[in-house]
Amino acid sequence: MRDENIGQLFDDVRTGSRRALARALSLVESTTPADRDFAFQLLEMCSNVRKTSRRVGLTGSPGVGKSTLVEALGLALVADGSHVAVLAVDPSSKRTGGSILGDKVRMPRLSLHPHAFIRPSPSRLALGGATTTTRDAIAVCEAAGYDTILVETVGVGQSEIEVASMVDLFLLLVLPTAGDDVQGIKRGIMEVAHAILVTKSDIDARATSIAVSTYSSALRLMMPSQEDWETPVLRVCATQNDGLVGVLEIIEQYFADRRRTHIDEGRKIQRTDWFTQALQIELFSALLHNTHGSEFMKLLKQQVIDGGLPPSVAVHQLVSHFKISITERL
Ligand SMILES: Nc1nc2c(ncn2[C@@H]2O[C@H](COP(=O)(O)OP(=O)(O)OP(=O)(O)O)[C@@H](O)[C@H]2O)c(=O)[nH]1
Ligand SMILES: [Mg+2]
Repeated sequence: MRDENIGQLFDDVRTGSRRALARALSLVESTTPADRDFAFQLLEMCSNVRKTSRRVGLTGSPGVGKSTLVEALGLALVADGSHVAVLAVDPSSKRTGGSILGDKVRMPRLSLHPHAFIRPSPSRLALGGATTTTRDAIAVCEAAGYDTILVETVGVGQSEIEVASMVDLFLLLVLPTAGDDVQGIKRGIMEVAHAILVTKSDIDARATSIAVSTYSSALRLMMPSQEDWETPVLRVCATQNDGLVGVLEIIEQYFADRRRTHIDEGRKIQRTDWFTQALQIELFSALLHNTHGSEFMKLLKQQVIDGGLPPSVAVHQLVSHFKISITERL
């Protein structure tokens, strides 16, 4: 991508070329330093595009029914005139270097729709991982004219909270069987969710009802995710489109015009966090770049491994050294 004409690529993205959008997303997902420079140019252009969008995150344990619901929702939304982009976040790819989710996000019917775009999880991730890449990918999709962005993520550990920090509306999907054991679902995730959806309600109606009331009671004891928002608990069966209307209503209500300032305020907070996170990543990367392979770094590392130097002291020495080298260059 060395000779990429970013102005042209941006224009093609704006005029709706799916090929250009796919290329733009590959660029923002790339870890190559040369691509990063192009990606930054592109992201700057994208940030100047004024648009009103809806960012919706869906999370839940593996197999809970996220993709099935995303496809059903996506189809309903495009039928209603929306342009829908689906992004998948696979936090495990940090470890495996590949995407386990990628293959599964097929959504055969939605992917055929001209107003839908589906992007599986990137197989390689920029430094900073899934969240940095996804935030940039959201911006590119919005510049491409997609007004509704659905982000699917497998709920593992911290990652779901991270995803909550990059969307406006955050939906937590749970299985009816988990109803007996609300403790099993981390409290933190329930507190940030704007709605809890009990999936696969066709399998066991009784278990579903119990789950709905158990989650509802648990929520009453918690802080609401937002002052003016009461977190509903709904049953859905995405394979039969049952309960879908309720989810669409939640989306409508959440993004109602009167709530727009609330959403904009939320995004300001998110951008502040994003800035801090990006700063940490960039500094860390610069430090590694400048010290990697240096004799001083090797020496410190060896001393840490041998137990001769506490890691915190070694890091302090390394950063002090780095600060001096920056000051000399300025
Ligand atoms: N009976 C029933 N099965 C469902 C429903 N929704 C999804 N499934 C099935 O559950 C399985 C997993 O569904 P997915 O939508 O792929 O679940 P997921 O949460 O996206 O899974 P991962 O991406 O692997 O974490 C599939 O075989 C679906 O057909 C439902 O409402 N009822
Ligand atoms: Mg899935």
